[in-house]
Amino acid sequence: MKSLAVKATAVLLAAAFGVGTAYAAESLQDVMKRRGLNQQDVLSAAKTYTPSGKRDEFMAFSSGGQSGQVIVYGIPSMRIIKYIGVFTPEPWQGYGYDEESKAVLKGGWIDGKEITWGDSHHPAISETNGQYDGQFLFINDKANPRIAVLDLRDFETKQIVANPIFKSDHGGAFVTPNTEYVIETAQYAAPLEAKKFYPLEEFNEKYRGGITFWKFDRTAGRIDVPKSFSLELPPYSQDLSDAGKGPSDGWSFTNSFCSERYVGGIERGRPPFEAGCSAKDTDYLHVINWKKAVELVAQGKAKKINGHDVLMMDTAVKEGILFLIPEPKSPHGVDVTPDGKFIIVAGKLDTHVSVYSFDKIMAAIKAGKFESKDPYGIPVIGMRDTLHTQVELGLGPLHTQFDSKKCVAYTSLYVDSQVAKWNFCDGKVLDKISVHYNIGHLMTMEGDAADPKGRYLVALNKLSIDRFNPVGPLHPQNHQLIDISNDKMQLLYDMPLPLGEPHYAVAIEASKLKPGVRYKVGTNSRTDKPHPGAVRAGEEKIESKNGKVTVYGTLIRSHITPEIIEVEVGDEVTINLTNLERAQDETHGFTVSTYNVHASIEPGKTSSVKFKADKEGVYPYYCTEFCSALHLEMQGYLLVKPKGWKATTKEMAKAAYTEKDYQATLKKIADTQAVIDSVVGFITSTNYKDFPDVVNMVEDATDQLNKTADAKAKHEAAAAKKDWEQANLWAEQVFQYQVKAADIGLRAKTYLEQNGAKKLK
Ligand code: CUK
Ligand code: CUA
Repeated sequence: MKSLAVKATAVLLAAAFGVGTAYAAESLQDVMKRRGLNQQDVLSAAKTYTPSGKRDEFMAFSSGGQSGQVIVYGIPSMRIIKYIGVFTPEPWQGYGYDEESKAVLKGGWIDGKEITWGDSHHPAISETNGQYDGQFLFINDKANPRIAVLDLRDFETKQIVANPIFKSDHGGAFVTPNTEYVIETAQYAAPLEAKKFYPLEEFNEKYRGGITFWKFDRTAGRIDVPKSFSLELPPYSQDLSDAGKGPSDGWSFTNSFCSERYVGGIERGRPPFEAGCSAKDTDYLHVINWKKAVELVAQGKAKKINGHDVLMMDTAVKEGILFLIPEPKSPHGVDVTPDGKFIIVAGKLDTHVSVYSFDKIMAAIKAGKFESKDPYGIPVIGMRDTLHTQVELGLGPLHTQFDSKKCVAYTSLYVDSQVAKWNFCDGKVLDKISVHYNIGHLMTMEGDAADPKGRYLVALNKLSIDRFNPVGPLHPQNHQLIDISNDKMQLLYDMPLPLGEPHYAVAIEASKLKPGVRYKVGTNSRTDKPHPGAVRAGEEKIESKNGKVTVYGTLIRSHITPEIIEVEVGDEVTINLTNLERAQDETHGFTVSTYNVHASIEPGKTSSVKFKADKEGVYPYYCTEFCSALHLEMQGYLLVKPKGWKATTKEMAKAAYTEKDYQATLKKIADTQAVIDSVVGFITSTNYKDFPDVVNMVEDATDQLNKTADAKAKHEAAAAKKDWEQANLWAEQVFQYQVKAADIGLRAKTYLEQNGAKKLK
């Protein structure tokens, strides 16, 4: 202790007198000069820098693109906080390597085939009255039409549902204002019947698009597949969707491209897709009365396709729930304004955004005022009859988000590599800012909800070219943070995103998220139900019958129970493990050498791994998280014995401990106890009971200390018999419990010191 204090003093003195460390006395001006920063840079730094221990105001959930994952980061710090395995196995979280998560991934198998990747595009946060409620997150897989449900209590993927009639999907996930339904639209038209072939010559007759309304059961926290349904749509390459809100609640809107129904065929001497799909001046905005569609399905007006309810186009037309409106040239995206009064569509090959009025759309429908019918008999409402305004923004307008300020919107300009700020009420352009390069989506805080929060905008740029240190031909994406709280937008920060190509992201006020820190002991986190393989301390067991070995084990610093698992070659082995910790962040991992299994077992969780022990031999298993000082010792052996193997050696190898060793261990125990007593003295002299986290830590430390009694009785009994090996080892175990208690105690002490605990008198 003394030598440490002397060292610290020497360092402080050196710093004060500028000895040894050149930068010790650097001023802000010095740093600016050395790093080439101007005033604007320093202002940006002040707006984004988040000191140690401080948290972000907003949490962003970004699609992970081709990684099939979700990326969570904080705003304004742009610090990545978590990757969440969704459509793709994720080893850290054991996702795809333990039985519980394998069951979730299996929900996303298509035609009986395992699919281990996804092209995730659009996350959506669950809403109540059109406002983000922070409970659930949904995201789509464009390549293999699927939707995943994540619970934001533990940031885990709970369910993946495969679309029963589509071959791709793009317009998902979007939620209705009370998350009654999760919307998913097809992109590339194909026959709806499973495994059905029709030649491209029959494209117009047999290929179809569609929109699926997945019923969300909020209490269960899962999509209710039997109560979900779809609407058959023309083969127009439906793109994105959005649900109406406020006055337009009950309706949904989907844009499309390639309504030319062009089918390509360079190899047959025809012009390519890109030419044929952009020949017309307009495509179609689809307008759907989904609330009425729900009633029609309830009345039995849907047809079953692949066992799934589908409202056919002729029914939709007859019942008056489906309409089309021309929209300018190859649009990308459709966004309903926060007040629910307008629908904004941007044409990629047009310099304008078009603002449609929901009132005008309704008036035209009510008056039966249609300009034509499409080839499938769907009424087409005239564009001029429904437009509120069109605004010229620039080249390649794509996606739109909203500000907390009334009527203010932001639209990404892909070709111009800019963000345009404009007013959708009076049709005026307010400001523009350049980004690097080729922006796709953009995101403002809660910017697609009924009550956007403004403040920040993130540009999700496709290219990063010269922004970061080069890492070879494959570049990261670039998420650029822009301050939108003033009239002029200001670029603050570039964040490389090195995990696939994120398309869309959503950001929510951090205070709305209320994730838990532990599970109820014995929970299967993927079903939220008690795990049948869970046991409490002291109930651990191994069952073996008919070639099946089932382990019911537990994990707590720093041991795995059981420590030896014996099986015969060919046995099917299931290892259930419950993490008995109550302390926060005390995760244990579990793997068995060369059997390709892994689980991440957070406090309270029960996970299981399963494999066929098809190789004779000795396979260490261990905890994969550095959970405690004796983490490396958190280990065990799986012994895969040959069939009919008989033991010949009787005893385990012994170490030669002496009475002197035992006495030395007792001394170590006494010294450690003195440290613990001083920490306990500090904690109990404060108002620690006002800090729930500390109360938890104290309980945990007390638990550890309570275990010493049993080990103490054992070492004393062994010592009485002069069995110095057993005496010393059980005394060491007492020390281990002390170390764990002291570790937590010191953590609690630091917490109290840093969080302003008061001394009690
Ligand atoms: S999409 Cu990629 S930039 Cu899938 Cu929403 Cu527009
Ligand atoms: Cu538990 Cu390392």
